[in-house]
Amino acid sequence: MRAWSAPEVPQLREKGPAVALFDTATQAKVTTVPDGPARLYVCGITPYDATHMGHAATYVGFDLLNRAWRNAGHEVVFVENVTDVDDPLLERAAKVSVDWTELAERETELYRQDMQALRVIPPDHLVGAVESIPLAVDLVEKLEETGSIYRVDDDLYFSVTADPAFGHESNLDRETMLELYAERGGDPDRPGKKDPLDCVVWRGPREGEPSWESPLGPGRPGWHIECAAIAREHLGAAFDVQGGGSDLVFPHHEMCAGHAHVADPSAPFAKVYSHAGMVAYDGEKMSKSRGNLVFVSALRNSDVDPMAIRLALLRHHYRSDWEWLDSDLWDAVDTLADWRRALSLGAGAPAGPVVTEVLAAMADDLDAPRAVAAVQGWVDATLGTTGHLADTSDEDASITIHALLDAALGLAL
Ligand code: 5CA
Ligand code: ZN
Repeated sequence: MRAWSAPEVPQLREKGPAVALFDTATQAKVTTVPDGPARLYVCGITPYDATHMGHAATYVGFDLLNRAWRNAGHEVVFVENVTDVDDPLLERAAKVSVDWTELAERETELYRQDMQALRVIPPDHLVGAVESIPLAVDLVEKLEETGSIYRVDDDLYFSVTADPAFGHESNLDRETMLELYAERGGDPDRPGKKDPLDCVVWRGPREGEPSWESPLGPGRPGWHIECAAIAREHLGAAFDVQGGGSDLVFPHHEMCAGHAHVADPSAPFAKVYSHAGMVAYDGEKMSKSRGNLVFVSALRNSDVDPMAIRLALLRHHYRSDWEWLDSDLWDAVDTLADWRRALSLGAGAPAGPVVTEVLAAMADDLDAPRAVAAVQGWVDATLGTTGHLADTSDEDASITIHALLDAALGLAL
């Protein structure tokens, strides 16, 4: 499907360092070493409601990775899915009596506008689940050949024991896996399954649900096979980073890795599994099912500067869990006013060390709060707010910092 328009990203003269990222599987910071273009897959939205701050934080987080790679001199191939057919979407559509395809199209369009406003670099391929059903079918057929698929009534299941590496991505004990599986869309108690953790890869037709004809029989793909199939098709095996929020560590990313690994045991699904923290609101994880949401589009509609939304997000490290406070947004608005004032002077404090520090911070596991602090230091020195006289010894400082803010942080001021 169509993505959104790409922002123009300035190219910096200084090259950033190689990018290190925390890997959930090994629980360590690892330096990414792309072999050719850097290949990134990020799990996209299920379009049954508008983009909330939690989604925005996750997508801005991986946009920082995209930018850090580009600044380090890599070409980037970025793929993202849209889960435009799945249980939560169908349930919501039925509840509000809207055709599910209409709901999905409407919310996907809103998402595109939100991402564009936030200056998130669009994926090279934004791929819907519906349009990739043939890919999912191919992958299930490939898995069938390995003997890892079995039938329960009209549904096809993947046997997690077929993957000797199962569990390596999340590092969870079985009890925790079972708990999370029940919470996050799994069906551990379904009779007829060989292992409670086995997941559905092809769901037979149900009354009132859409289904597609296929060599597997009529039905629709399971959630995990969707991302495994799309990533394999567009990025190949052992791509650089599989990303998403930490609510996807298990079962979603473990199952995707399992499907891919059984289909091709010679390579891992991804080299690094990277997860963004959860954003809460009113004391609980912000989620469509709980309804405690702050929408990007609602803020945009009340004329909030999208760059202030982006700065409010950047003040939290992508991996931390944090709570959205409305006051953070107004602080960000005030901060941007200071930054714009400093940038309007033309000359300013020396920009060179700020460029080096921001690029280093972003290459070190996307440390945006550290980068924001470096910029704030430059603004303070330029405006003379530290009690010292303003330092305006660098004639081109404003041009350099402008480009840096956009290239590294996606802030176009
Ligand atoms: N379509 C699937 C992924 S294939 C899905 O999880 N969709 S979603 O709409 O529920 O979430 C979209 C992305 O936002 C996922 O990467 C998810 O991990 C992330 N996300 C969801 N809620 C939050 C939150 N409260 N804070 C941070 N990230 C979140
Ligand atoms: Zn996914």
